[in-house]
Amino acid sequence: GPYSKVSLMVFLKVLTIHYTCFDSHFPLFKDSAAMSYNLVMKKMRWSNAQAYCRRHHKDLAHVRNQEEKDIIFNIIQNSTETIAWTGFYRDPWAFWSDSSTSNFTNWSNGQPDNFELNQFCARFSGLSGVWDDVVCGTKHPFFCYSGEV
Ligand SMILES: [Ca+2]
Repeated sequence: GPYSKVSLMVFLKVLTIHYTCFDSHFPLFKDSAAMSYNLVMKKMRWSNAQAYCRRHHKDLAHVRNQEEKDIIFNIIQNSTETIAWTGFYRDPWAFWSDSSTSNFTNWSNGQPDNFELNQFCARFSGLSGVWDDVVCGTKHPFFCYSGEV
């Protein structure tokens, strides 16, 4: 299915950049303590995506620096998706879903604008590689991470 196809691409990407895949699809690497990103190709609202990641992986993905951004950008560009949730949300754009923080910002021009005062979650564009704040109830595929932070 599409999920295993993406997993293979993720696997190749993470090998290239010396991240070791950490996923049940690749049990050979299960003992390697490293972080991996997984693009889950199910469309969910942000809170449901968060619950899914916490149940099946570790949490929604944090993107705390350029290197991590490049990783998820590569993954989504090699997928059939163009938009995905990450773990970023307004509180006030300081924390990721797993409570980690960073000074890294990656907003699209003019964002976050909290249009109509109801945009509390950030989605990642696989076309432009930047974030936009949108309504959390919008359904998108999403990035989870697994392994060590
Ligand atoms: Ca917006």
